[in-house]
Amino acid sequence: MLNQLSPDAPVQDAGLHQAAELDASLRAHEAFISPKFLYDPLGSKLFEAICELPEYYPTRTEAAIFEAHGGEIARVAGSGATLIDLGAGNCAKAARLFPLLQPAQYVPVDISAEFLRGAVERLRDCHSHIQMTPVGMDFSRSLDLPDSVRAERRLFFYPGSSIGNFTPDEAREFLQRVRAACGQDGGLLIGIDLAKDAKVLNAAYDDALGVTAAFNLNVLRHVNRLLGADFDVCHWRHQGFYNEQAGRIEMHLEARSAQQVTWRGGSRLFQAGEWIHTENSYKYSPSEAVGLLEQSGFAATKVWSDPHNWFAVIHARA
Ligand code: AVJ
Repeated sequence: MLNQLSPDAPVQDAGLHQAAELDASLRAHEAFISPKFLYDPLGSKLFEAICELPEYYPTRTEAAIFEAHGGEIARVAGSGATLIDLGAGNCAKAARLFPLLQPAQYVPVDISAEFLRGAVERLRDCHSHIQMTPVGMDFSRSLDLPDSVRAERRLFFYPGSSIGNFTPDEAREFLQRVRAACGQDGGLLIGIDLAKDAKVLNAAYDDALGVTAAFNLNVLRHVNRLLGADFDVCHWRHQGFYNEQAGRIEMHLEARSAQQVTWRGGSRLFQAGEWIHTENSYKYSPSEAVGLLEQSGFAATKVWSDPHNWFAVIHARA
């Protein structure tokens, strides 16, 4: 459900779905909270801080790939596009590519609508020639964009390995929808994190300062607001580690003690040591990443990587 606020404001998703979704996931045999709920205004700021951590290599490594290969990436992706930025956050990654990609229209999409609004306001001043169309919505549910988003030359931008939050099956399903939304002459520019040494991965998702722990725990405060729940953050502990078997980082919240948690329409007793699963972050080999795109119907792909092969930027033509 889209609800246009005003021409300047992001389009806002209705909150009812979210409450129902959270209620169901907290009742599940193995309780979970979708990682999209990590991104309230504070969560988005904590994620920005994560990107600055020495242990968190993805942001830096992806930026270095764009730095080293930006010219070629822009030639392959083409200029003058309708740039649709999925999970835009502070819009910084796309904004750095504006000089190279020269989009005609910029469409940042993010579930954290409030945070997005502020980011776009700052961006408008320095890029008055680019039409800015911020959209606040949960793009994992639907890619139905407002009519004000041009259909021609759509270039979807999905950086940072956010695709890793989906299971491979979900990722294919999602990428199929992106491809369908591309239109004829469109494409996708995506960043995908690559499988690597477990030590590097574990440090990146359980950093020394505890910023990732704060990011993970903050989801409980967000759920408290969305669902009228009474989670006590002090009673939970961050778990973040690489599950080599499954090829993914997992984040969980572990109950430090037995506790009853109550929310609008529900309640649950969590045992001491019980986990709430909050995130998966899948890691792929370059060929698996290309396979994912091809299985989703994308045509020609081109891959750029860093000298360590830690991260891949891929352009895929629709
Ligand atoms: C935004 C999903 C790409 O998986 O690396 C960072 C989120 N979680 N630290 C990732 C995240 C913990 C991030 N993505």
